[in-house]
Amino acid sequence: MIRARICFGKVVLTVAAVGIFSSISPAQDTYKPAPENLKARQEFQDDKFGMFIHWGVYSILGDGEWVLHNRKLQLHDYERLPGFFDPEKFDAKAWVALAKAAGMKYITITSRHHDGFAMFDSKLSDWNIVARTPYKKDPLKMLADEAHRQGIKLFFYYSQLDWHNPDYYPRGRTAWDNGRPDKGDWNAYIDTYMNGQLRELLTNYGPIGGIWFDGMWDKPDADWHLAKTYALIHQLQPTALIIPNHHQAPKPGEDVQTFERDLPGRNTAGFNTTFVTDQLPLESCNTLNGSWGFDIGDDKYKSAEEIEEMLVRAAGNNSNLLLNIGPLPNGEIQEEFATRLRVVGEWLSKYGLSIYGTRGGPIAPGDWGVTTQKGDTVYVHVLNWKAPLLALPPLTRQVASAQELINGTKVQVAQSEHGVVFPVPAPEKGQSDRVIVLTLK
Ligand code: JFZ
Repeated sequence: MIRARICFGKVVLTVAAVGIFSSISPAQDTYKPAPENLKARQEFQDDKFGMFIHWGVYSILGDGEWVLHNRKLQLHDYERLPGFFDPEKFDAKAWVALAKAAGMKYITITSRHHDGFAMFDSKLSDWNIVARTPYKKDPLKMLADEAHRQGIKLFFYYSQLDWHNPDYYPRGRTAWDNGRPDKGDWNAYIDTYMNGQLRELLTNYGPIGGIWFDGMWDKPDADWHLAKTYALIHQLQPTALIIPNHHQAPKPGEDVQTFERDLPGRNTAGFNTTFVTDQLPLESCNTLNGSWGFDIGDDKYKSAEEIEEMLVRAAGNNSNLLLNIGPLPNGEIQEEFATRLRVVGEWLSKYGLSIYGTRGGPIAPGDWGVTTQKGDTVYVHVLNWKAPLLALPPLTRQVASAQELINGTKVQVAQSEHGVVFPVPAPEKGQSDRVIVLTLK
């Protein structure tokens, strides 16, 4: 590890000295993912369902993770928050167990959000949970250890946008007068501070699933030194996937394309790109209620059936679903989240084989539903269809047999050059998905 570090340091030094970045840098424009990275991408796609967690000192105010910005707070006021952030009910074991009970295969947690406050033990500054809070402990370390014990992958969300560090300068779209000096060293911010913290996250927490970047949209035209940052990550942990939430087409060195509050290719949220790569795994993130960080007034909880449908539609669009919860400042996950997640988990214990390990199926997704596929098996997920017969476009392969997933009842399929027609059982009350399993010849 140390050798790799020195090695990397040398390369970077050479680059700086010669200044011809593309020819000799550890650049990612010629990025050839390591074999273990490609394997990690496959596993990521197989996993399909992850838990997104937004948790920080902002949780205390119960007004979302953007509260510093939205209320135009002064830093000297916001800086009081860590002094009474003491999540004595935080239980890494319970969090991981809940994710597992929900059928989730990975967790992506905010290591720091836009307030720049590190929820981990960072030596790069004292703006972190161990140095500034009465809690004094590193919850990410506990979570990482527990995730490894319980066999679930842990990813770190990391905000490149920083409302606290003066070196995040010049400021971007979210600049406001919060008491920062009007000068700062951008290169130091990226190369020393951010990459220093990333090195900590990739060194001190065992094998991690990857880094989920957010905030580049704040300064779309800035030089984020991506090649250097991405190379650092891939060098420290080749299996760690880089998942950037920049709402643009993937850039060299990135391993997953992610979509915020939308399925791939859709832009109902107003900030996503409709471009969808066919080269990388896809991930769609969304909220269980309407918020990322804890919002005390947000009761718009999605039902278990709505979450199941979101997951099925994601899978049919060849994508993962990363579903967010915002834990309470005391470290508890509120019952409204937990009960729904457990219902989804029970549902997955029956329907999971039509989701995990699959890829988007041979028939284009539609309002009626989606298909997923694993080898010679196609799962037809009927989500919104009232009539007793469903007619789908033609398949290029012959169907050998068909059955209802839930009870094995045989289904008669009529196949012609015009399409595939078969009866679907009437939906039961509260049922999100009816799955017909087609076995191809
Ligand atoms: C970003 C974060 O700002 C948010 O707090 C949360 O972490 C989410 C997962 O990711 O959300 C954004 C980012 C950019 C825009 C909107 C939401 N934008 O550019 O309009």
